[in-house]
Amino acid sequence: MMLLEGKTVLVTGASAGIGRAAAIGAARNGADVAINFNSDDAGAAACVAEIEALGRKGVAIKGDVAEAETAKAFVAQATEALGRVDVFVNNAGICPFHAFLDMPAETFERTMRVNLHGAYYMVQAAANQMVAQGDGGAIVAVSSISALVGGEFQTHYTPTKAGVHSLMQSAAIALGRHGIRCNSVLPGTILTDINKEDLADADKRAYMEKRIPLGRLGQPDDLAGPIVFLASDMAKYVTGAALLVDGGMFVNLQ
Ligand code: NAD
Ligand code: RM4
Repeated sequence: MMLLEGKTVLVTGASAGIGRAAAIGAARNGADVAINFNSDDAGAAACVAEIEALGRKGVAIKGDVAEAETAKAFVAQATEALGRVDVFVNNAGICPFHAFLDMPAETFERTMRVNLHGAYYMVQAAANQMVAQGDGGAIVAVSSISALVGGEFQTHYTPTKAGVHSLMQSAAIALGRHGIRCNSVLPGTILTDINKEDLADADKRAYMEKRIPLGRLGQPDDLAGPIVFLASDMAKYVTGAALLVDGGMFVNLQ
């Protein structure tokens, strides 16, 4: 079954990792897809090529989500290319692992700007387009298990992920009257560029693996189904919800 047949889907940070998997998952389910990317031209082109190989329209639009203007430009250009916005997936994010006591102010502020300010402006721009269209829509934000639990080297990052989760809850209230649903996915530990260096530490990797009842770290494609589901009419009465996609890591106390 094609869950997003005839829909248009926008995804931020989709030149790699979870964003790319979400974009391709949407195309596989019948959607035309516009992706935002920051700097990886080859990755963005490869993602678009894969969308087109699935018989769907694909377009890549460059821009740094930390800049407020990027959001309006992305939504405007995507709408011009694809006609409308049915689904918006806020995914772009960074996590430059660093200790707390000597966290450089620039690292803290950049992480806030990309992950939280970027999400805010993007979701606002997409919502405005959906409201103007007048027939609802779906927003899915990629938050994290780290919205719920801490990380010693993520003191700048976990508040942004809690913020994105909270943004979806408040936006669900603000946009419900427009028929726009807002939900988040909370991935556990997924093997992507964001944690390549961190998980190069064999002890850390083994520790993380041991915490996961399903017995393996996640792959980007593990997020595609949950994101497509929340974006689709299968989830038509789901809003303000958060879906852990972590192989059971969160519940594994003992
Ligand atoms: P990734 O590094 O592969 O992907 C991050 C994407 O965001 C890349 O495409 C990157 O180019 C893009 N990006 C970064 N800064 C940007 C900017 N300023 N403007 C536009 N795009 C930008 O890592 P990923 O794991 O796929 O991360 C995607 C999202 O998933 C992030 O929000 C991250 O917090 C979240 N997440 C990841 C994990 C994990 O374990 N990998 C777990 C939970 C949540
Ligand atoms: C996630 C979670 C993962 C980590 C990535 C960077 O939110 O904390 O364990 O590897 O972020």
